[in-house]
Amino acid sequence: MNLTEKLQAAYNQLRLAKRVLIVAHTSPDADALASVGAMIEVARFLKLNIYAYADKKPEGVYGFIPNEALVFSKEPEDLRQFDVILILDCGSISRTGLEARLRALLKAESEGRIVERPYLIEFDHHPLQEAYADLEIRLSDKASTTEIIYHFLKENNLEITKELANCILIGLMTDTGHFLHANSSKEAITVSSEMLLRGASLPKIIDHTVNNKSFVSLKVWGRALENMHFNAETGLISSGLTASELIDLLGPEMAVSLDLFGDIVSFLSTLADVKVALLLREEGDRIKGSLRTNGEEVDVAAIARDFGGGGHKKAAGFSLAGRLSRTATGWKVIKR
Ligand SMILES: [Mn+2]
Repeated sequence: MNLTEKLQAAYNQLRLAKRVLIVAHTSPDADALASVGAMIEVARFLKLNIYAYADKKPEGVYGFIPNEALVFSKEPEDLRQFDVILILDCGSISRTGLEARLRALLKAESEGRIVERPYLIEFDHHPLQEAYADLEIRLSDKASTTEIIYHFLKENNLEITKELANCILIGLMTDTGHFLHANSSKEAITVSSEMLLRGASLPKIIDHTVNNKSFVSLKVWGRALENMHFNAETGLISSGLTASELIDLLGPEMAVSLDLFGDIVSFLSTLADVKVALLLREEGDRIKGSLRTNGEEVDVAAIARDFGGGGHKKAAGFSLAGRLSRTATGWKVIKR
């Protein structure tokens, strides 16, 4: 199937479905939730019965995204009640929050224990890790998953309403760091300007994604900048934030606005002479690592994969069990 056929096949599957489960990745970002928001609009148009799920959805952060209130962190009941499961922006099956249940379903089918199961459709712009969906629409050259949804709407002659235009623009703006990151392609900007013509509100999105930095989040910025190390030989800039520093600054809830840590590491990668930026932070008994690059020399997704993570060539992440320790030249991850 070529791309047009795939996008049409996805539409036909949705059109024929009665009950649809829409899934975004765990701890969803703005692109993930805007993608779900857009597909909820489509589902409404098709009069589908839907449940939208994102594990660990942050509360009180993304309320400006259309249909955000319809996305629930509570796991859906029996997956077999759905005709279609539409998986958005997940990167891998492990980030669906439903990995064990999806794998159990696929296994039950392959062993002939069930004759019917939901049809799995995936829209994603992360590089391929493992193909598991029945229909995989994976376009890793797209800046956001909402950019894929734009093509889905176009190919199926669906009207791009103001709500849909806002969803598409939110995903494009946030996943490109407001058109500062290397993935800000000509196409991403062309689609964005079309969304403005269709009624998307740039000032409203900027207000919620840029002009909303809180006092505490700037304190975290300050600490991350203070903790920087730069290796002029390798061009690696790194910083680390321990759990106790974060709890001090953010309180035990660790409530942060939008993609705070992503914003910090992206900023570090833009500094002069930096080839790769790495931000490490403790979260519970794990270390979360975020990697960014702006050049073509380094594939940070490959580095992240070495640590069991993944992502894009220019933006990737991983998670390790352990704790952080300061050294004279940077940071060390110590196994617990
Ligand atoms: Mn995305």
